[in-house]
Amino acid sequence: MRTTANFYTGLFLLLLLSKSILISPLYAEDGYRLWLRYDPLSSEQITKYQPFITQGVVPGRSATMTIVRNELAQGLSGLLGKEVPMSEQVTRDGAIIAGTPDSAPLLQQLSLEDTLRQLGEEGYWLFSTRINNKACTVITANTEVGVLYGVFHFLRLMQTGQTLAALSLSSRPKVQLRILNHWDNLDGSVERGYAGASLWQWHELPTYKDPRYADYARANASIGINGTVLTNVNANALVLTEEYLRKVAALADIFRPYGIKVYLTARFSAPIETGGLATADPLDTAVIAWWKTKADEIYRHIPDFGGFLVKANSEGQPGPQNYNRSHADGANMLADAVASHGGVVMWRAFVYDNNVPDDRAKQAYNEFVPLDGQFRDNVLVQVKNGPIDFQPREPFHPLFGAMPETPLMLELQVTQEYFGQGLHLTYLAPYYKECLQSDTYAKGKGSYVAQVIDGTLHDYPITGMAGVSNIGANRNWTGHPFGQANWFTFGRLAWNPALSAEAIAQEWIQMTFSEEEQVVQLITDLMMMSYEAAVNYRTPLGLHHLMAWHHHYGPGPWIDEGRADWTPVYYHRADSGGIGFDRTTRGSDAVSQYFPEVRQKFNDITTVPENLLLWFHHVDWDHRMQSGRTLWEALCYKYYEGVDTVRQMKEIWHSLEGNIDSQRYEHVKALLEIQLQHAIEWRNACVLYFQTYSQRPIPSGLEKPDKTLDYYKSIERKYLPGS
Ligand code: BDP
Repeated sequence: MRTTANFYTGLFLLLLLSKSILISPLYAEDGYRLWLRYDPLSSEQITKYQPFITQGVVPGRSATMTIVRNELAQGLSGLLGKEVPMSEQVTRDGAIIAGTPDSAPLLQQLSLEDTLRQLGEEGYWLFSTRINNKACTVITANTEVGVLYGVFHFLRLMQTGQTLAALSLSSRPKVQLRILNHWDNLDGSVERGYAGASLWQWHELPTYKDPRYADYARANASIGINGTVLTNVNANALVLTEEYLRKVAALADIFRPYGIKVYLTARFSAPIETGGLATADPLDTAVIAWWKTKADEIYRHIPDFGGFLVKANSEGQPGPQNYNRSHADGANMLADAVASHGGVVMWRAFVYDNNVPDDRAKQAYNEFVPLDGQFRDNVLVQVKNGPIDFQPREPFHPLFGAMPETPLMLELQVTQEYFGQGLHLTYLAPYYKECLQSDTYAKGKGSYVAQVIDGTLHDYPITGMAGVSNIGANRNWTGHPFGQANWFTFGRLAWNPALSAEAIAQEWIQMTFSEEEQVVQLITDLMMMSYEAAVNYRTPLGLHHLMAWHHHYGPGPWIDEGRADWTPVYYHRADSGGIGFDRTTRGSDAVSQYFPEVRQKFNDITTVPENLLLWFHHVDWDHRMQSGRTLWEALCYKYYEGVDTVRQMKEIWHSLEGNIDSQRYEHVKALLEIQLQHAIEWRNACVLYFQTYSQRPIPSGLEKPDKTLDYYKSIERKYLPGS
């Protein structure tokens, strides 16, 4: 007996010990808490906020209101460094009341209707007022999820040191569907995922529900993301089987109170692979019936299922063209299956074929523009930012503005497939903004991509923005600690595409690292220079698709074997005369897919922006650039500038030592070292390779590559994640 008792006492102590290890500071800054850390603010800040926050009042017992109450309690208590009581009634000045007029009847004494009417399903309103003669702050909305968004906004105000006095602000999303696309496979791997395995533990679901699923939903809700496609666009039909639908339903149940709907990728050949049919022809009655029955089954499990995302007839995926049907035929058949349930179909325009002899950059436009107006009302066509494939710099996709009768949604890549994957610090907001701010001229000057996406340009009935997720099972979610900023940015921009890259960076830094002004400024500078640096050391002046085969991490401009449209030589076309892809009216004529003003600008070598020069023109090595340098010199200088900027980023980071917790400081420091080495590799490999064509010296004053081209060609990277 005694021994047993001792054994259990020992075990208990051990458990206590291991628990205290788990919550010890050693683990505190591992990045798990993302931008929702809620550590105590500075004492000045706390003193300022205290009169405005003396109690939280969050009536209502629904799942969402429980989340709202917990978030508010955790946030307020954390930021103020002492527990803020949560009560049912307003009893003192400084109450924070969160609720809809239904969930919090005490709000009914205020006249909220006029403002609420303008806020839609997801908007919210924060304002200072008096209730029961007490000074209060109200966080309200038409729906409980709107209130949750409002609470996150309120806490963000505190995290970023803004005033809580005389509050009066409202916000509603500009884009309806704000969706993460997970390229997660059912075997737990993630295509182009650099943050560990998939979050979804399919083998444990639906019985075991990892608490992390709720943390994932909470993080997404905090930045307004309201949908998630759980599975890879290179789809597996198995996820549509009963066994998996039960697992999907378990996830949907967890996400629902956070306002997040679940979507799945639909493999077009599923009726054959799992349904036992002989065809997947979208006009075949048995196929139509199969999808209808399948949709009904899905909605039995997941009553608010969002719908399907489809990659068809691209990169080996099956699709309607296997049966000589159009993309509209395929999309409409699926759209009909989910329509009565309120579902949508997001049909990807990322479609190209090496058997089509035309420039790859033109193929999506050629395929889809003739179909404008032929899609069902619940279909969106999902278009990548540029016409090739998330390359570090691309012109905006010519489809934007060219399909007034078809809701187009924007697909951005958050995972850094072409941006150093989990190893490089590259803040992508400037990249996203470049696309959103491009003027399509579809309806004359001022027809920006952002207006296509938010639906205002063409009066789209549905709008959406998708981000290919960079989230994995790594403790810090995104691998690189700064990958979190790109996830954050995607959500913030999908809510409001007008936010500036700089403002989003500042918010994220304050919430993630420090409120110190100096620190915020330095990290903002570092982040803001990182995108251009990434372009410069990889693909300056409009070059694209120079990456190594398969894993897409390092340089491989020399690759000329295999499927032509997957080789860098197809894109850079370097020869002894010059370099660049002639997409002018004399070349592939891709320029003519843009509206006249844009076409003219891109077509003319004197007006095309230099940062897209080699995207649209094949240019002589001695062509004079605006700087007076020759193209060859300018190209070299850009590559060198890229590396120099990474050196500068490193210096900035090093200057922050002592101002950032050591765990994240050291992690980022080490990753910046890797980034510098690989930026040098990109630069040297590309400059040496292009030099074999230009036959010109590297301008004097630039350090000479210390290795040969053969050395760079011999580098083989094995087992990189994500490929
Ligand atoms: C490319 C990726 C590939 C994806 C494809 C897509 O390399 O893994 O399947 O995009 O978007 O960038 O479908």
